[in-house]
Amino acid sequence: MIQSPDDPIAALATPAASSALAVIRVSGTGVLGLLAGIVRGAAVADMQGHTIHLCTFHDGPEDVDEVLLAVYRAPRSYTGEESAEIFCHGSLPVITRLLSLLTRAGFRPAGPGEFTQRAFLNGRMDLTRAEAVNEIVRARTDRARGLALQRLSGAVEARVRSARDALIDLRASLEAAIDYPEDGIADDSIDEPLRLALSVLEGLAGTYRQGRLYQEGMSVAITGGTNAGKSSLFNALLRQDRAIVSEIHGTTRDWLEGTASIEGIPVRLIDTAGLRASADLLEEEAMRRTRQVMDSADAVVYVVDGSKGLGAYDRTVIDGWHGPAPLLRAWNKTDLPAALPAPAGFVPVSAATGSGVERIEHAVAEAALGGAPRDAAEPLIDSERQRDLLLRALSALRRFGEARQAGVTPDLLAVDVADALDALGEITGAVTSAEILERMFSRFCVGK
Ligand SMILES: Nc1nc2c(ncn2[C@@H]2O[C@H](COP(=O)(O)OP(=O)(O)O)[C@@H](O)[C@H]2O)c(=O)[nH]1
Ligand SMILES: [Mg+2]
Repeated sequence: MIQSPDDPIAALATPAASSALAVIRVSGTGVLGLLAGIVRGAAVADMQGHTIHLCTFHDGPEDVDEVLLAVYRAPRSYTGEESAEIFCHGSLPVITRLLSLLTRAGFRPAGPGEFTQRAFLNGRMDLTRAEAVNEIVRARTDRARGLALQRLSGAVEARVRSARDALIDLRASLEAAIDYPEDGIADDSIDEPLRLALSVLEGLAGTYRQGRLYQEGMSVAITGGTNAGKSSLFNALLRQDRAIVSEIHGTTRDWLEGTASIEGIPVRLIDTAGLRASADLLEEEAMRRTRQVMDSADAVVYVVDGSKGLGAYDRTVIDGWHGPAPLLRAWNKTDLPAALPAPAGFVPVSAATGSGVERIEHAVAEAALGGAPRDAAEPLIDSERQRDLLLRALSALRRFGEARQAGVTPDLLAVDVADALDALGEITGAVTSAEILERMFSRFCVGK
């Protein structure tokens, strides 16, 4: 096991910007004694854990700020160490002055994720929970928040543990067969745990695509002929008037971006210039950019003016689409009396009235998820690290299955089971190395 460093560290846990309050976090052996030297009139070193105190930080004779100090005693703290949180006034001069005061008092500025890394090393949480801490901080939609919280509360770890327990049973059966070869292996004692482990691990590994999508999001380009209502649909999806809507053809010449949550997926929406055969050079350049945006988007919504119907140009673009991204077809302006019925494969919508906008959203979400959203009770994984280790465990178990069919001896079969167990141990951090931790926590914010 890697030993946790316990030197005093300090970091701002809130943004370095003006706000009502800011929080500075400190942790390490003896931190309360260090704070005692810079807090006026309160016996910080004697404070009980889980208490809050109004006190004043001072720099020599000068007061710096009046703060609330939350005190935690080891091991009942986030990091498992003696720690404190300083709730100060949220101005940059206060923050800067307090951080410099702490540095002079013997605190080292914490690196990214260092508090959470200590929490892991001190046994306060496993690695799936530690990763979830970063995921919940970075969540951009309510759905992403919910999924990260599920992981933070241990849903992934519980599944990995159940697979691990099954494999430990399996290993015990193999060991019995090694010790008492004359008894042979009871098939049940192998098949049942193997089936269980495979189903749990396959299920979890299969959630990565969706889990990643909710966390990382996607880009959606809105395209179509001029005046089809692209900018109107862009505004309707953003629920905000961002793009200029006009009946003059070719008003959107550059492209515009906005962010929206579409069924819980963080989406970067891109409004593009209309596509049409044109002699205008400026417009040609705009169209070239539109095609570029279409090619790099994760999904494309092609808008057709339903009161005009499908033009030859629309057909050329739609039929000629072979980008990797799905192309969804929107049949707009259904509110107009002149609107034609939407042809098969087109989603009817009125960007002007907002009617049918949820149908577009649903189509986008379904295309991105590659099917219906999963059962909300099941955890989704978002970590590539976890996914790779799940696949490693699965391939070890598949090797095991094949070797067993081939009549390989129990002592050799045990090697594959040990490989699978190792991979599962790495997921939770029961097996780990300094490099793995370094790589993982470097992606965290400072102060987390
Ligand atoms: N009646 C009706 N008019 C629409 C609708 N969507 C857009 N328009 C009108 O169509 C014109 C072009 O809209 P705009 O969003 O600028 O189209 P873009 O050129 O594709 O971006 C404007 O006059 C809009 O008010 C709709 O759903 N119904
Ligand atoms: Mg436009």
